[in-house]
Amino acid sequence: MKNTISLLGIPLDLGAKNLGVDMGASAFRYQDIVKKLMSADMVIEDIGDIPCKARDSLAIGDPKMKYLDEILRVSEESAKKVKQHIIKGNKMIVLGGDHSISLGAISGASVAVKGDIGLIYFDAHGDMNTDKTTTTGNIHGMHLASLMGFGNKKLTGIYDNTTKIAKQNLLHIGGNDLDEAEVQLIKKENLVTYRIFDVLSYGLGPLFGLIDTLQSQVKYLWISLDLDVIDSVYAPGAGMPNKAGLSYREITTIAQYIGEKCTVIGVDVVEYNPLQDIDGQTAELGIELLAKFFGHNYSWYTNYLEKNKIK
Ligand SMILES: [Mn+2]
Repeated sequence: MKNTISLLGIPLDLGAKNLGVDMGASAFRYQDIVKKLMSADMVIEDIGDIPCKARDSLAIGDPKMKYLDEILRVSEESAKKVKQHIIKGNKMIVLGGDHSISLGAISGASVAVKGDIGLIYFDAHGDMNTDKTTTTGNIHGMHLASLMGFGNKKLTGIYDNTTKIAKQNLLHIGGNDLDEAEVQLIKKENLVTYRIFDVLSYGLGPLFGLIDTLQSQVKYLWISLDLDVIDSVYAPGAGMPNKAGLSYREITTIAQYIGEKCTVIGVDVVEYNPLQDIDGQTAELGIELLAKFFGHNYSWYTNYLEKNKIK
């Protein structure tokens, strides 16, 4: 029997400075994400959004963790919702919002499966600063450190006081703009990364080995996709468009591999800015990747076949 996948929107943009990503979830819906994924033989139930307050109604607060209170509130609510749906036996699609929405979503998933979970994290950036090392105070650059228990207790203690992702259960893919403090943390804690440099030097083969190893360590995997990991030629609608990102060929191949080999319990797609997208192509690619991460297939080619079926 196929799992139902609950689709949750978290239109939060307070973790970043990139205005526009708060519209990500509604823009995906506008581009028929549910219908398109259903056409790929997936069972999707849209469970709506976590309500988020608007930026201009809030005070910045601590400059090292801007808009912390509202981000914590949204994270707690998101965690509760995700946990509830996973315990029910569903899988999750979570649409951002900026990347800080992963904090609550992944925390909920981790608590639901008692920490038996690994994280494949696609991002051009490390998102591994803390309130001590940040130069911007934007929480979307810190939550990955928080999920592994590094940094301020208010962020690491989301939902409960467990470490949500054990540091050996992280695989970070596609980094090319890592801050010095993040490079230090990666070295000190032996975190597993496969950067653009590695993709160009060694190809995808060794990465598939790392994915297999991670899956052998845990029962479930969560996939976190920051669209800025993809080259801006293919994903112009990313919050921070990337000129040196993964190609369409690379990201779709990796997603297909994960869908075929891994037990994926949830995927978040974040930092979608529809204002910067061109003809909806970034959203369309996001939908294609979502299908692939769950072992299904949706692409221009499946659309072509559907349209040209003999009547
Ligand atoms: Mn990110």
